[in-house]
Amino acid sequence: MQLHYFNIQARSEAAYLIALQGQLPVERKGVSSFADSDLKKSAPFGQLPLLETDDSTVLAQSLAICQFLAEKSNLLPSQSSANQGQDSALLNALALSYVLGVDEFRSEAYRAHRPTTAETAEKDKTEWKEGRQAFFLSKFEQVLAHSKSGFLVGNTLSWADICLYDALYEQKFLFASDFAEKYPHLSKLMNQMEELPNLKSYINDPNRLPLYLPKWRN
Ligand SMILES: N[C@@H](CCC(=O)N[C@@H](CS)C(=O)NCC(=O)O)C(=O)O
Repeated sequence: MQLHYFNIQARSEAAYLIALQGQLPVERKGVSSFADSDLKKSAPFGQLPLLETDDSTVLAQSLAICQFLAEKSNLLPSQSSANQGQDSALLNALALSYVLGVDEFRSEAYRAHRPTTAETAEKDKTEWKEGRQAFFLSKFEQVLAHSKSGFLVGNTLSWADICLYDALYEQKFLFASDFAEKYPHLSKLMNQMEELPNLKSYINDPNRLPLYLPKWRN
């Protein structure tokens, strides 16, 4: 399978992490000129990421790609033997609700960052950190604080945790130094993800694709 996206992490990274965790053969295809390309014309919504499956189906929408790869990787909560006896439709819907929440978090961050200029960068960063970033972090912290397993849904790791981890990783450069103290459950989740044998070496790879949100980092 081939995952087409720009040469950054952003909206294709969670899909790639899910594929790595599931040891699926997904090859990344970096796109440098998309605007007038055949790929754009063939894209169901004219956007990236796209996953080209082995039967040449072109799957659009990052979350649909994540869900597809998660199912292939046994990372839907209903697929875990540790969750047997629970309502599988509800488990999967809960996971989807957190994945959609993560997507809102990401989309709001991108919208807030896009009009930033060198002059407004510091102010924009502070507003985001103290406003919506703090809102989303405390909501996810609360969910994990109430979870017996330390994962978002059920008793084991699911694609929802990987999507949350990816968004946190993307936002990490904006965290204050007291992040671990303020958000102990989020912090624990991040540490656990970074120790997963299938992800560890990739996450620490210095040649990993760059993050988005460049203006906020300058
Ligand atoms: N809801 C879509 C959003 C996709 C999207 O916004 N793609 C952007 C990059 S992150 C894109 O393709 N931009 C180039 C264009 O629209 O031509 C998803 O989650 O996949």
